[in-house]
Amino acid sequence: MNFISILMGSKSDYEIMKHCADTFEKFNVKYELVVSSAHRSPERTKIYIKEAEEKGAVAFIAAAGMAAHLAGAVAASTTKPVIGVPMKGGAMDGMDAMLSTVQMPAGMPVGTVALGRSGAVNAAYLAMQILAITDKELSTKLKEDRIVQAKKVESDSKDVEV
Ligand code: RP5
Repeated sequence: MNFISILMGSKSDYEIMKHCADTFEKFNVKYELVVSSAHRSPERTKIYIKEAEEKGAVAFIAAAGMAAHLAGAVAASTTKPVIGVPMKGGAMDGMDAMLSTVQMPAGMPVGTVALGRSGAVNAAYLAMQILAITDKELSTKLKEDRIVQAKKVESDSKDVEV
């Protein structure tokens, strides 16, 4: 069973990451969401990644704030694509987490998305685009979604045009 695995460093990350889960729900894409920390539960994280891969995880999404090592720790344990979502809340209001998530050494990529709701949603979209390489139905849904987005821009414009 192909699915996308979402890890969060803390339950406190859920407020933002629910937007990621909601996006998968909207497209009827299978996902799993767990709390597991690079620092507070390193063994759990490692074991979970192995089990998730065995169950059919195609890609991992890892959300963390502050030192934000989770995405890097996940990348260290898998060769599946890893998408990092930096969380706000640290001393630099997320800029710290963003730099920590994005600055991976060569050969250990973490595809890093933006802070906040947009990043959480885009993590789901990016993961779905990976799934859509081999899933024609999902690929069609993503193309239809682009049309919906373009139409919304037009109708939004009509609301304010003078
Ligand atoms: C990170 O530390 C978590 O991902 C979270 O963003 C941040 C704070 O965690 P809590 O203290 O709220 O559990 O590891």
